[in-house]
Amino acid sequence: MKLFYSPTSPYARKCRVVAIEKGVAAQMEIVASSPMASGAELLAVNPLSKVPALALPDGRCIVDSPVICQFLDGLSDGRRVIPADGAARIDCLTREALADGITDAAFSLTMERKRPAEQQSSEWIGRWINAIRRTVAHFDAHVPQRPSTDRGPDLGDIALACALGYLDLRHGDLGWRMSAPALAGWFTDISERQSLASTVPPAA
Ligand SMILES: N[C@@H](CCC(=O)N[C@@H](CS)C(=O)NCC(=O)O)C(=O)O
Repeated sequence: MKLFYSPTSPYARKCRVVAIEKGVAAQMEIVASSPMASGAELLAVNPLSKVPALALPDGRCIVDSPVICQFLDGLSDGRRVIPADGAARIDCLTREALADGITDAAFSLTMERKRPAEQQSSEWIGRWINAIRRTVAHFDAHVPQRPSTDRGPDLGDIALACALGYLDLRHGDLGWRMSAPALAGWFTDISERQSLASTVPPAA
């Protein structure tokens, strides 16, 4: 299978981290692709021209990082990154959705800040920054359990680590750690995990 990704995409990083945690990374060729270039190879896999997108050997294509992560989670036996059922599953997927929401707002902010200054919307920029700040504060008040040798990270943890890593990459000026010391400690710890350490995005 082939994962179309960009090295700075936090959504693609989530999928790569899940593949490593599940022990299936060796089965997955990673193909660097710029979504903004809308090349034919990416469009054949994802008409939205977004990464990540996963092409399977049987011709099926899977898009959207939550769906790709669900697929990868089912590929190998052993520890699940998404609990099978019950309240733990909903809790994990809710944390993933909130973390992805940070990423969505941060990515929109990145794109908006690339536009000519006179075309940027201060209203939208403010809305995205507020969404990021509120959600970071939420996680600081509800710091996830630290992964341990007994308990590896679940998809909610992985999505959150990728979202915070993306804030560091693109929006260091927001200084999220200053208002979220407990979350910052959690992030330092989880970042040492090999799956996350080996997928750190290259400096912008
Ligand atoms: N909901 C999607 C979002 C993917 C996404 O927006 N990826 C960005 C790169 S970080 C992209 O390809 N953007 C191109 C575009 O918006 O046209 C996911 O979780 O995979």
